[in-house]
Amino acid sequence: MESRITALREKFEAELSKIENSAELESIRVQYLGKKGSVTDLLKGMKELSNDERKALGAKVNELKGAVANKIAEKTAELKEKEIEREINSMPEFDISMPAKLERGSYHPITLVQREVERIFKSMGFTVEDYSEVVTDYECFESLNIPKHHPARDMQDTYYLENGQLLKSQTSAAQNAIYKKYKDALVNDGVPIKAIFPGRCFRNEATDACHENTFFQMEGVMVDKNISISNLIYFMKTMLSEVFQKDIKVRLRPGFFPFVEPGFELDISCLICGGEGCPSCKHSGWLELCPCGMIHPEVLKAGGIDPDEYTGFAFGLGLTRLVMMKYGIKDIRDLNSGSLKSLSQFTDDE
Ligand code: FA5
Repeated sequence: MESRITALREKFEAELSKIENSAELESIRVQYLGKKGSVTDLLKGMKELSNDERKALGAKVNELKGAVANKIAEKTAELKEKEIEREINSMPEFDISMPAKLERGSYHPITLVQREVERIFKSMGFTVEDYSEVVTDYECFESLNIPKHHPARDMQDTYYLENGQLLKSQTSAAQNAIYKKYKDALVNDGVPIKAIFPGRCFRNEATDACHENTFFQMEGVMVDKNISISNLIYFMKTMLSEVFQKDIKVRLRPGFFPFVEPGFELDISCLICGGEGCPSCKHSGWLELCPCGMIHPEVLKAGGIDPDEYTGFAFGLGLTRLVMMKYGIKDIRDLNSGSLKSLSQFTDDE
């Protein structure tokens, strides 16, 4: 019996050393440890031995059984490792430290023109202010001399929140806060208020080639002693000639806005059709670009500024329309389309 145990161990070790895959290993496991396996057979044969022999040999057979099971477990782990190694070696080579092959993004044309206009006004001593897109009725209308039920509100229907706030329909909504922010410096230190505030505006209206429900304006105000319409015209002309780098034909006509008196519409000759008329200018040859005027005394008062002592001008530049004119974009909706093919052609590689 003892020699059978030794022979079986040697046979098992010899066969195990030739195993190369898990299927062969499983078959050898069944061959030795399975119900009808050689080691199981040896254990069954123990019944025929005397008590003393069983004691002595039983331990050896059990030791063989344990050794076979351990060697099979070791071989399983060894084969698994080899399989993983084979899999790794069969993978195509790649370098995880290689940079991704992504195209560089570019700035939106509105961002580029906004920055350009900001640069121009900053060089003339204006500060650039940031303002919320969600505002109160007071900020957007009442402080601007547009009380509830005033017909001027019909021109600027917007989107209302359940708490009564609204998405601002005009950058003029920031005027009151700007006056309050700088009035002390104006009154106490004689520092004129010169500020521009770009922002996204919203209107609940049908879209067409020159109207969007979401667009950008750039508001500007200047308040000091003796500010007149001449100051307003000077700043508008300087800004436009810098943006377009050429003389632009403009016209000023009367316009009504409850927060300015007198009020004007500043139009520019349509640069898409050269003034002949097209869908972008509603076939008029002119594009309404920058309403403006002298700040209404009631609006100054609401901002804490004495209108008997100070005057000022305000303008509300249609930034999105300015972008259309600068880049010859025929349909305003292209600017919100998210189409990189359309947008990237207008942008510099900044
Ligand atoms: C205003 O919004 C006034 N707050 C402007 C103003 C400011 C007047 C300060 C006086 C003093 P208006 O609704 O006309 O005005 O809009 C101003 C400009 O924004 C327009 O000339 C136009 O260029 C642009 N604009 C208005 N509505 C849209 C729209 N739906 N889509 C694209 N641009 C628009």
